[in-house]
Amino acid sequence: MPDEIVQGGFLGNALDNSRITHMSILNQNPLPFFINGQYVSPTGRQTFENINPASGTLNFDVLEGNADDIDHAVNSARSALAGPWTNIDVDNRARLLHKVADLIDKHRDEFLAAEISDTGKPVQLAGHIDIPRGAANFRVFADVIKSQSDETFRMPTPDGGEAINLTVRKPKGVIAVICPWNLPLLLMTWKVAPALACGNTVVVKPSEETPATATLLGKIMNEAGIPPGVYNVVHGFGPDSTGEHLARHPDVDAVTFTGETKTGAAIMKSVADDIKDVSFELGGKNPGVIFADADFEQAVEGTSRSIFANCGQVCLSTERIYVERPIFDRFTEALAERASSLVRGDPFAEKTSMGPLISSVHRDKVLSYYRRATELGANVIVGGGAPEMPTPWQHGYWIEPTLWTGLDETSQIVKEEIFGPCCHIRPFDDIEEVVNLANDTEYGLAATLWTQDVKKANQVATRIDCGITWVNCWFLRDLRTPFGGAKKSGIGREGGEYSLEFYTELQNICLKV
Ligand code: NAD
Ligand code: 6OD
Repeated sequence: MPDEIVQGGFLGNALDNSRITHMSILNQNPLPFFINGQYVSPTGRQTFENINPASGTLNFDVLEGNADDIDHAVNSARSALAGPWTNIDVDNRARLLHKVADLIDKHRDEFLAAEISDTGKPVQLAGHIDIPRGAANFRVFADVIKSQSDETFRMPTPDGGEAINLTVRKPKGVIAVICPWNLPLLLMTWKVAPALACGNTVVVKPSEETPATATLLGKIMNEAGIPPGVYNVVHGFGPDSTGEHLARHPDVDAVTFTGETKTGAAIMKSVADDIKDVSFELGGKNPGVIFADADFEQAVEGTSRSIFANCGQVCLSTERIYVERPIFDRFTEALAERASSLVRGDPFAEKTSMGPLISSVHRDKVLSYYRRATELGANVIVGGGAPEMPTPWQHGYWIEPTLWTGLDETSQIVKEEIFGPCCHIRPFDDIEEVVNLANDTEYGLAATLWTQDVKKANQVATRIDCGITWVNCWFLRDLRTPFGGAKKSGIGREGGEYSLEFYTELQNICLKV
């Protein structure tokens, strides 16, 4: 597997976009569910609109699943657990997952078209991260599962004999996979791939904003030979809708969720009565720390990506920057130049480096933070509003990349996750001060440090309370490493062998021999 895919970095090579077309299932209106190996469109359901965020135009309508649809999907997933899926040996299960990965690659252009029309993200991003990572997730977990072995412990018995304790991993059962909209295929497959590798079956509830790639994946699962019922998709919203029905369904064994912290709290309440296991990847308010000895250009470039990539809609985005005082002015100015050079426009154009926000609701939310920053007396270094866009993008959900200085650390802007292309910048004077500033948050997902002093990097990195700290890089990660958040940024770790803790149930069989 190429390194750049395993590590998931934002790299850049030219793409051939000339062959990007829609897969036929996306022409079916309203967009159907995928249950028990078939696309299904039950009658009498509500529908909702799927809007292209770059143009503000309608892509298609989508069926909203009700409690019966969730019941249908969960029952199919349960039945599949009793079928051929359970008896497939691990080598063959891994082979099927590799086939899924190969088919995603083969249908890359359709996945790209679907992801881009759902999200408006630039092809440079979707083509190098979202779609290849979707395939890589299946390869990585296929290989992880093949390398597992069962543990044994021999022990004497009171009668002078011997017993063998055999620790076996069993699939947990039916897993509910509830997903966000920011990296739709990438984050869904990050959960579906390990769940299937461990022998579970899944019911996926994609975000209501981005239902397309999860739907396309149904066709790929069939083509790869994954048995019916192993992978199911039902569309809809969260509270009092599809998502809540799924989390509450009594025959779901565990819920893996990525999204907002407050949604995680709601899901926890939904599963409490049935004591279902949860794995949560939640929000963040990630600090970036730039020391005066950093490679200046590298730090500006990397920090800029960490703020503006995917229009700031990455849970790992930097929303607070602390710059060592001697380089504060120069760094702020250079970052503002980067922000001003971002290119908005046709998401399929190679030169486009910044897409829109996901929806008008989300743009209103981000703009309300922009207004609040001004009310609080922030110095707006760059941006601060919504740009005028030319036809055909004038009704899309575009926004200006924005940088502020001068706000108090206790202000809403510095404390709350905004999830837009914006960041507050503040000077610092010493390590003690910056470690305290970085940790002064209810979140603990990620941090980024820029320095050429390895000793200092190590000292500071270990003192920041978060799931991942990058030094002189950002969004670079081997998929076998643990991923997750401290504090209110999550529960549990997923990635490589760490995913097995959630997607399997351990059993000890004590054999007296
Ligand atoms: P969200 O929490 O609004 O929605 C995520 C999913 O949960 C959607 O499918 C939604 O329909 C569903 N949902 C909402 N309420 C529900 C309920 N009560 N019961 C069941 N399902 C429910 O999040 P979002 O707006 O889609 O994504 C943005 C958020 O996700 C940000 O906070 C971001 O930080 C976070 N995020 C975290 C990570 C991570 O790895 N830590 C990754 C990506 C996004
Ligand atoms: O790299 C990953 O596996 C991962 N879960 C990334 C999350 C990105 C959040 O938006």
